[in-house]
Amino acid sequence: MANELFNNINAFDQWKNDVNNLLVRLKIWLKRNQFFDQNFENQIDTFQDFLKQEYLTLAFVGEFSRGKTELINALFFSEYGQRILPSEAGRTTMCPTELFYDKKENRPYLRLLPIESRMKPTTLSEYRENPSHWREIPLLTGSALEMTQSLKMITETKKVGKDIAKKLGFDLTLLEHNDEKGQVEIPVWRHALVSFPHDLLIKGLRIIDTPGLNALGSEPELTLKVLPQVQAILFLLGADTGITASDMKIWQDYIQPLADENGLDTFVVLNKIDTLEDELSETASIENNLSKVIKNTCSQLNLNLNQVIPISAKKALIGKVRNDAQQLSKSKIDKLEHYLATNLLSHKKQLVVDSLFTHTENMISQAIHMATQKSEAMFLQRKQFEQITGDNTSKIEEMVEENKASMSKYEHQLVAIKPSQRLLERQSKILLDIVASETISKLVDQTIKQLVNSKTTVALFRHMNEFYDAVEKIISELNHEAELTNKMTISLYQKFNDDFGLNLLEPKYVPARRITNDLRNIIKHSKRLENNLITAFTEQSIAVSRFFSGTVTDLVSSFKQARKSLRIWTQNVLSPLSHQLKIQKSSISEYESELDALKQSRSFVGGKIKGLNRLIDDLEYEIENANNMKVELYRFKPEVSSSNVVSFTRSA
Ligand SMILES: Nc1nc2c(ncn2[C@@H]2O[C@H](COP(=O)(O)OP(=O)(O)OP(=O)(O)O)[C@@H](O)[C@H]2O)c(=O)[nH]1
Ligand SMILES: [Mg+2]
Repeated sequence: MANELFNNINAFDQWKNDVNNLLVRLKIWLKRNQFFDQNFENQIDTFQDFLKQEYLTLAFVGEFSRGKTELINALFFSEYGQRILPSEAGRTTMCPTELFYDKKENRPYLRLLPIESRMKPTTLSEYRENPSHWREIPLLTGSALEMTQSLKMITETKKVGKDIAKKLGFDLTLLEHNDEKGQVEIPVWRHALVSFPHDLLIKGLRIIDTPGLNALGSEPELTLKVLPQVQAILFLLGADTGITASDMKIWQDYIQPLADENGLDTFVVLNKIDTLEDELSETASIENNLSKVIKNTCSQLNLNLNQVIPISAKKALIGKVRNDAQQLSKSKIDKLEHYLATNLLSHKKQLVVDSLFTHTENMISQAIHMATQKSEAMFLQRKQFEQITGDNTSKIEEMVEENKASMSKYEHQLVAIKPSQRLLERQSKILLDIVASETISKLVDQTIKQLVNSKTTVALFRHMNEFYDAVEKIISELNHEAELTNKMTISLYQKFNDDFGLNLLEPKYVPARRITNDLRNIIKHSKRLENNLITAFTEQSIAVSRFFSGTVTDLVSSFKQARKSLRIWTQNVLSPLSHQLKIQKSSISEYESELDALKQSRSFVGGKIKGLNRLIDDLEYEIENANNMKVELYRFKPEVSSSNVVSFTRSA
């Protein structure tokens, strides 16, 4: 697969480049035609940033020792001829490990965040922004041995007293005990970042390896923030153990909800199928046995037979390292590799098609619309000029009068439309006030005070619920005002079209649904985690403060995002109006000075018609150019096949 996956990821990378080039061309087009303004600049910049930062992320989740790390080694690192990431019997990967390539720093490294960082309410994403809190180890990627040696640090543990372990958020029942001194074993590191110049990682693939050890329960940010944003989750089970109670808990508490609510692609991988083999058994009976185990797994997880993929990661790794076709075929890894290669990109389609494709298409349509209108104004002028034959002074006077009338009508209408425009501006301010940073920080401060003063768990829950209710009230208010604003916008556009005899494109609606979904998702995840957290963290105050700081950080950043998208919306909705007005005004004034010149010299008519012809031709060429960009954009539209697989290869 490495090849199939590489080809697909490469196609996605190429696709991002193509769309980026198109955006650059659109920018140049808009500048050349003097339509480029702050609104276009903001939109294009946002999309270009988005394209640059896009990662395709694959997360490996499951109970300890199910073979997550072995599978990563087999899928991506077999060319090193040995296990690059440490995988051993028992608990091995001790902290969530992200493998990617840091394009900004453009160098390999291993960064480790000490477990003690859990004592502070600072979130993982905040730590991520600040490398000084991490221990950095150089990665010598040229030598497999040295790299393996450095990456061994991911498995480091240490012994601490139970009270410290509790304070760090560990569930003592899940830790290995050293009863002599009453100590327990905990991971040395909280999170590992591995920047690694591997072909696939350079092209934008990111892999997240998680430890068993209730990592999801004790690191809420992973569940709340990191996992919902990945493209696919591989949930690993072991054919040797079957589905244990803790496998089931991970499935029900974390994986299934993510698949249901976030539409995440989930691959259920039944690993270690080689353990079902027995030297004395016939192949047919081994296959029979495997079918039974798969059926069993499916019925326990309520899945269809084709949703569970059986493999042997160990045989796949050995087969690849030794170039042993028989082992490789027994590993059945090819089916998983094919699934991954073709499905990894499918979840991207929503993001890409919705946010990027539609908006770019809108921008191009708006550009074509403006250029067409300018061209129509030129046609009209040319028609007028063509009616002037010989010494037709009265015709010119008539034209001057008509133009004066147009100007005064224009000015009159401009005044008439101002109140609705101001109303819309006021309305947009009301929307922004609803999601103001002061609103959320006041609510947070008040809730934190209440939580700190809570004497009982019941009181604690009550205050958290009051907080959620308050956020829900903000959402309702926003939706109510958004509905009003949409009505106003429609009537403003209608009035504008009627009064100015123009044909504005459909107005964009306030992005209230997206904001609502974002906020409700955070609350939903947060509520679901609440119960797990309170039981997992025996040290309640730390549990609450960390849990709350994660949710609060998400909400605060969601509010910020909401303000940004509301501001962009306001610009988007008002800028076509000011554009149209500007075009109309400048064509009336230009026409006025041309008529003046015409009065001075009749010979001007011929030259003017020629000039207009040239301008009309130029505009026609530019409109064709913009139409071509639209056609090209459609060629970049990812194709979604009936099996929900997206192909980013360009159609001819
Ligand atoms: N027989 C057999 N053993 C396997 C297979 N895959 C992994 N193992 C072994 O199972 C043990 C655990 O594998 P890991 O990859 O460390 O498991 P993990 O899920 O990453 O476990 P943690 O890091 O502790 O969460 C190792 O000894 C592997 O060699 C397999 O397909 N068959
Ligand atoms: Mg592991």
